[in-house]
Amino acid sequence: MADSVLYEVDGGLATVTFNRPEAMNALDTATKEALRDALREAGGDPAVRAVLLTGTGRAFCVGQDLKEHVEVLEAGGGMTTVADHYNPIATAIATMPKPVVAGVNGVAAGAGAGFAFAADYRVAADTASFTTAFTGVALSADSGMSWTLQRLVGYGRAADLLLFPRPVRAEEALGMGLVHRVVPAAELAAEALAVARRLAEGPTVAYAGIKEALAFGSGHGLVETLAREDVLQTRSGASADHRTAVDAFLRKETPVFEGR
Ligand code: T3D
Repeated sequence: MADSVLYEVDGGLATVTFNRPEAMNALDTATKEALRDALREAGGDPAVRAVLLTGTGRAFCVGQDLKEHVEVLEAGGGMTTVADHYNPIATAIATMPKPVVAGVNGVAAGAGAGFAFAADYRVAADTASFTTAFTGVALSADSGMSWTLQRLVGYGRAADLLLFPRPVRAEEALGMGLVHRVVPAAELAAEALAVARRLAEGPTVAYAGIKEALAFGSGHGLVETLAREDVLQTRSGASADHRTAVDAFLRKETPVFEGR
């Protein structure tokens, strides 16, 4: 894995860190490949029960590395990176059967913002900001943003933010539901870690069911969604953690979940 993405697993939590601070964590090919591989690894590893995605330096991730992109265009290369990288990365974040927390330490632009929006939970530093950026470089949308953004803030706001990209600062992002929590920048790392660790110690099967049910319900009607809830709730109800939780409740104790 390239040094531009760090991958660490500790106690059920995988931390994936953008690590090109000198380039504001812009996504060159090596970084995109490493990110895609790290997320796939985390998604498929049964020992990993939650994922924290964050960045080093003053940016979370400013999206496509436009310096490298120009080289590709000048070499006459076609645009295959959406299929090769952006789609698999967004898919891995949005569909892995475990919660993904974005610890947004600074500016998130273009696909960098898209990956944060694809996560299940966003904790942002008070100095962070988000910009869709795409139309600024005459692109439409990728990284799932046309799907995620309207679900987070509604169609009207999503259209506004995509047509007229601008920095949405953390407090405004909180107000419009783009992020779940805003914390002082100095506390971002600890707060995002605490949220992610809490999820890594939680009922993983139930979390997977919540994630799947939300995604399913946003694209289906009530009847189909109720049927899907039935399947997923039956699966959660058969988990060892469900039995543990009920027993602990009746004993007035705190359950210790094993993620199965
Ligand atoms: O085929 C495909 O590529 C399709 C896929 C596209 C996916 C995408 O993500 S497209 C969107 C790409 N991202 C952008 O368009 C964002 C461009 N950057 C900005 O709008 C601003 O830099 C920011 C809002 C992110 C931050 O602004 P600010 O004022 O804090 O910093 P700055 O001064 O603009 O930038 C600092 C440096 O970072 C600067 O370099 P320099 O002058 O110090 O050498 C700037 O050029 C560089 N930088 C920022 N973003 C990128 C970048 N370098 C390469 N790629 C970037 N995306």
